[in-house]
Amino acid sequence: MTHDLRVAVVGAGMMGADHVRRIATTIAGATVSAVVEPDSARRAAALDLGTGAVGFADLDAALESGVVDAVLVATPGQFHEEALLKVLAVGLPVLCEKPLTQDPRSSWRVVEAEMAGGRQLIQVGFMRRFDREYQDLRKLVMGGSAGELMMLHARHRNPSVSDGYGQTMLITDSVVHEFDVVPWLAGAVVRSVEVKYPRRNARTPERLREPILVLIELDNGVLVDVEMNVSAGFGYQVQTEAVFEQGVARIGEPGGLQAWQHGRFSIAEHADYTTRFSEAYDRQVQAWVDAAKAGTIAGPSAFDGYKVAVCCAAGVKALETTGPVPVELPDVPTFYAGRGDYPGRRD
Ligand code: ISE
Repeated sequence: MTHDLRVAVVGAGMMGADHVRRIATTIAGATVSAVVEPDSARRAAALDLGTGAVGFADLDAALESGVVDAVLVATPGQFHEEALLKVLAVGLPVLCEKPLTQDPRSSWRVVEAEMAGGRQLIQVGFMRRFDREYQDLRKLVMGGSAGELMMLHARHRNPSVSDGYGQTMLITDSVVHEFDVVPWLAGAVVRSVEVKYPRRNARTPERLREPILVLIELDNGVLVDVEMNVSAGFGYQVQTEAVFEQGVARIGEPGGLQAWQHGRFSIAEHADYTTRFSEAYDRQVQAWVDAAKAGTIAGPSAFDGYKVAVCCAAGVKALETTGPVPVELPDVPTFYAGRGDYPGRRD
């Protein structure tokens, strides 16, 4: 393809609007040609970002318009399956914000539809894989210079959550990221998930029981603990400490300006994920655009999205279960075999 990739952004909420702005200002070789959003005020606000895009109230009209080469789905997760099936039916490349869909059955339907079309068209927006520090940590794991990886201690802290955030979203909206990135980091697959509850935070909204401690066991013996804490108050933190046989590595420590003032030392912390992962989002969308133009994908596949959906289902069960909940994954379909992104374990 010699011209810019003409992208339809579907959903103009927080992430959709962020991607419209990103494609318009930061991404090379792509333009936003369509904004699909049923809410007219949101649609108008996204169109106002100055992209020259056409507004549509529904995806069918956008796909029939002839102005779309690729689709970025940024609607809430419950609408992903329908959108993905429509885009697959017309054979366009698609970047789908996480999760692929909200449960294993619908994710599998999407995988089957992609396989039936004979081409990998779906990339799932697990942006942590595009964060430089995560990539460096993965290189350290795969390179083996610190010996074998034994444990990961992950901290996933949000200052607060909106009123619509319910208990299962601790897993399906938040820990969902660890279910993608941890196997990718460790070159392994998830074997079981367990949830434990520490003392409750008085700041936690009535309807939630958190923080939670999630224990993820991988099939290579690596054990991962994730502190999932959505009432942390002070800021947004996503950190990991990796414990190797011959050393320790950390990512996600606060960076940037260090200030000494009034007898104190301070470093600013992020307020939310749009700044913490802003470079990762940029790199993810650029890689997707370049790959789409070359007729391929450059990140987590639909099958990766399906595996995460299976882990989330186990995680949701673990919220109400004492002890580990097993995770059972099918063999990798031939269609996806060898196309995975796990050196040392090509699934
Ligand atoms: C949100 O939807 C995200 O995807 C963020 O990365 C995560 O940190 C947050 O917990 C989710 O609610």
